[in-house]
Amino acid sequence: MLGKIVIANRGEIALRILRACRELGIKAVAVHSEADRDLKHVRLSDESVCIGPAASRDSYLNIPAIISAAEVTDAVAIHPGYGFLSENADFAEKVNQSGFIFIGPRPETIRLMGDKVSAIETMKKAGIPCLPGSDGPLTEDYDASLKIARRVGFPIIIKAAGGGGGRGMRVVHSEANLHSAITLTRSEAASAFGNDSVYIEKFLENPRHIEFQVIADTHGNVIHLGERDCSTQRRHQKVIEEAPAPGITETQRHEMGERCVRACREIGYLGAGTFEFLFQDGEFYFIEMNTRVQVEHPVTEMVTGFDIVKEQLRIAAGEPLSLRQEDIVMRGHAIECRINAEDPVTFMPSPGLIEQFHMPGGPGIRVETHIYNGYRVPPYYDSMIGKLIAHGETRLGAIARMRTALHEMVVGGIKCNIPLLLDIVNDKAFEAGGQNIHYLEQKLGLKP
Ligand code: MV4
Repeated sequence: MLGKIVIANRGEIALRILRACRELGIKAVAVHSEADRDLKHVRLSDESVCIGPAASRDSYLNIPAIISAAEVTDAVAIHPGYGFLSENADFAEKVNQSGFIFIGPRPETIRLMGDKVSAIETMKKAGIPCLPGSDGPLTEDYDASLKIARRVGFPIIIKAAGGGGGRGMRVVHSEANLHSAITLTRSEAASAFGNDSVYIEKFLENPRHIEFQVIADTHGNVIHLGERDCSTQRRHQKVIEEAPAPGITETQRHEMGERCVRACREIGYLGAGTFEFLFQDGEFYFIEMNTRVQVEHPVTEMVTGFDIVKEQLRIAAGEPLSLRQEDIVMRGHAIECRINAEDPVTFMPSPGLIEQFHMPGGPGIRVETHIYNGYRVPPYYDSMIGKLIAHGETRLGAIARMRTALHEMVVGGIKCNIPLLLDIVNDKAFEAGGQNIHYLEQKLGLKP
């Protein structure tokens, strides 16, 4: 097993990784910013290194500082968590070149999937269903782009190859707006991503967001862990996720899961990964692949009993997958609520001192958080302060436990979104299940 690793992240995921290290007998180094000395995992880790000032750019995104921390502490590997440097191919490459193991896919895979045009092209070749589109980047030839748009049929969406997660896209409903939309998206992409490559896809009006979890070892073994439904979102921020996705049949799960596994084998995928699909009218369409552990990984863990983070560490140590596909059995239903330090009505961030904190509990309840009584939520980072996960034998059973847990949980001193989450889990439409990506924004009156 790995001797010692650096946890190159903060908050709940850093604590989650530390706990996995503890179970496997791996020593852990916490790297943190000047604003994060009081993080729970920093206090619990074997060693900690301050890597720079509060601003992420100077600390959690500071590649030389993180690699130096691995050097001075004699670590053998670096776990990037999610966000920050987790999908930065240059970082993964430098980690490897410095003699450390990057806990994730190979740098070439990260780069391939980071460019959405090459990701789609790769997946299409590997037998993953994709949307009708430009099959490559648009050229400077406007007439050629117009032809593509006509073939695909309006509405279409123009997306930046360097985008993803909702950044750099524009819907076009008619030919009249096509030229300006391409020009605008291109120039926005150039300044935001340093890459003006854009492509066209058929625009789906009412899809659900369903993603498949895969994991692959260094021996060529690949398995899938089923799917998650992440359609409950606002402005591309997921609010609630669940597994399995309501209404997806065992046959659909098996077919899409197997396709994802086969695609991973073909590209030599390594580690944990997620295939993101839009799902509409019974069909799946690949849009992006995430080459990291995801915020919502616990719902998959709860229904499969499979520890994704521990497995990431074992894979990095060169061990074969601990389970075969036929050993993966899904049981019950899991729902995750993201707890954010924000105003539940205006969504304005609400950092500050946690003056009161009571954890919910009971059967089927899991809390992933780094906050504690007396902890001060810094204003410099993402407002997510934790996740509440409820598992039940049925979806309604999981919802019932989630309602109870949200009622029980107390976060005082700052504003948080528990009232909003309660409102959602008490909503009839949410209870029915299978709502599309517009459900929450429509419920909040932000969309017609
Ligand atoms: C789309 C789409 C409709 N049609 N692509 C937004 C995030 C990025 N991952 C892709 N996104 C979308 N791509 C086509 N061809 C609608 C969205 C979309 C969305 C997707 C998943 C979850 C939430 C979303 C919210 C708005 C738009």
